[in-house]
Amino acid sequence: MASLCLLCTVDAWGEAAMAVVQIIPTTPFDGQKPGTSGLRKKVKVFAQPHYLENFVQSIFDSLSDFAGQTLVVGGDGRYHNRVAIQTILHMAAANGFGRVLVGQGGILSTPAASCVIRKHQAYGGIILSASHNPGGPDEDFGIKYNIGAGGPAPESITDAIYLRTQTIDSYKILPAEAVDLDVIGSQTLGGMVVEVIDPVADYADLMASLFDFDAIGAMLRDGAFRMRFDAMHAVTGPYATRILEGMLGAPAGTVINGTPLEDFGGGHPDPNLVYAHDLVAEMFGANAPDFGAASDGDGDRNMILGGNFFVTPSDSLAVLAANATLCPGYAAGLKGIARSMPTSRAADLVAARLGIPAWETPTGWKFFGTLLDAGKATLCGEESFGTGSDHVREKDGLWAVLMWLNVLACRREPVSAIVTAHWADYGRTYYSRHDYEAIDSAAAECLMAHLRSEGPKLAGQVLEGFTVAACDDFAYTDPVDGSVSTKQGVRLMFTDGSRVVFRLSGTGTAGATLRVYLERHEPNPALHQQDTQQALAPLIAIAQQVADIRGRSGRDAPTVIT
Ligand code: VG1
Ligand code: CO
Repeated sequence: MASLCLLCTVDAWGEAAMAVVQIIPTTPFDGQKPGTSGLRKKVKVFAQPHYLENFVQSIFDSLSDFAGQTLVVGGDGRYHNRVAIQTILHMAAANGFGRVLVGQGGILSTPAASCVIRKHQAYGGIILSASHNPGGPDEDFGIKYNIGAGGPAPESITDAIYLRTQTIDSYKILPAEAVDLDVIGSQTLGGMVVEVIDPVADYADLMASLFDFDAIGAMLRDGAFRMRFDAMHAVTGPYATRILEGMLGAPAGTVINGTPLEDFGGGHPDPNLVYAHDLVAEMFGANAPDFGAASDGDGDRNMILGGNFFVTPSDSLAVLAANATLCPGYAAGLKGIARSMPTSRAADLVAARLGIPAWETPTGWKFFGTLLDAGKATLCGEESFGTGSDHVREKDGLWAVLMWLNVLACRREPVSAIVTAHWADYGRTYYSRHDYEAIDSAAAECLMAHLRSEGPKLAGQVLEGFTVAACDDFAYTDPVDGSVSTKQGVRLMFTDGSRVVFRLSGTGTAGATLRVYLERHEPNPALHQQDTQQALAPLIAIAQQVADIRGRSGRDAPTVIT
């Protein structure tokens, strides 16, 4: 039986309104533990009675002093987005928030949500996304909480949320009519104001303040330069269309797959060479455009391509860092560069040249927040097609595309020429990630446990001609707040600087996903034109040998190679 609690409130028109908050009894669900980026489960799991409600109430119960404050809510538009947003709005009203800013149609890309939280000095935000995971009734859904600085909640908060999910016995909700998410403007929900906002406007203004839109626009309009942006039927469509084709005047059709669909057109909205097939076919075909880019389900990832040329995310971070001062927003220089541990060290070489710090954090954008807030880093990147800066507190796909366009508009050279010149200058870091998706969880844990115990014993051994310098399980102490995160991935490091890193994904929803990261630096420009997999072949063999991937996973080959 739900109990009732009468709440006397004053609505936006200054009139007293009686809202009846329901307190609904509930019992905990197992496994509501946020992973690398929030809680991700199948839609069918989220759609169970009380499942989302328990998690949302656990978020609110882990926060304090938010009465009357502003919350930002939006998502990547995937299946279940609108239903979940209605629930969250009705729970935010019942829990005492004063105002919610929600993107029209329930849409906010992850970086745009971060932008809106910061610009409107919101208390925090709830982002609904499972990012690059497929969407639809049988696919994935996700939710995460972002703090007032705009970034993903740190582990201290996500741990508290998880703890709360294990004891929760009731949640608060306001039974009221559904909010109209499609009409921009203010409505009231009990005593709370719901403002449906243009999801693109604040973000577009921020982009225009960082980059030379005159120079980029001139390049996009002059006909000699052609670009293609693949929004993969995901959230970036409206952003890319408004900014690239609207504000910058790129020809209509520059953005493909630009309408967000609840199931992403049945695709896998992950911008890599495997899943962004429409774009890849064009960029590696005859008469390829000069510049190609794609972003993921929630708009925080990016893939950068030139004509017949793929830029690895690790190289993209390094090249953008080396060229950052060409962009007005970064003309004063960078304070530091941060990368996740498995990301290649190409960016570290740029940081060393610039005389600025290079930071190495665990996987997941939440670890960059303190460095950005403290002014210790300006650019950040992850090997998983994530790049960003201190302009927001999330990685930002379209931002990376605009930064590349700004660099291209200044240098007027092909993407391939810019990257190969960068290699000639700094050496080339050959890099690849091999994913073994949806393998047996117990087998994956066993593989990692074996590496943790046996890996350190490999020090001094010579494998495939590479001498093992050390092997450890990466642990991180945040240099700003001192918080410690352990077990962030096993690093097998060689005396020549090569590395093989093993870790398990924290975003999957089925079984376990083993990620193997391979990296080797090649200083000699005469050896910079090798095939990546061939250049890394000895390290691939070492990974197989020390982890017995085939034996333990039962897989002959990776599911995805990026
Ligand atoms: C993956 C990536 C990680 C990224 C995370 C969230 O995590 O490896 O670099 O930060 O996804 O990105 P994992 O734990 O599966 O390796 V997104 O675009 O899914 O929000
Ligand atoms: Co994403």
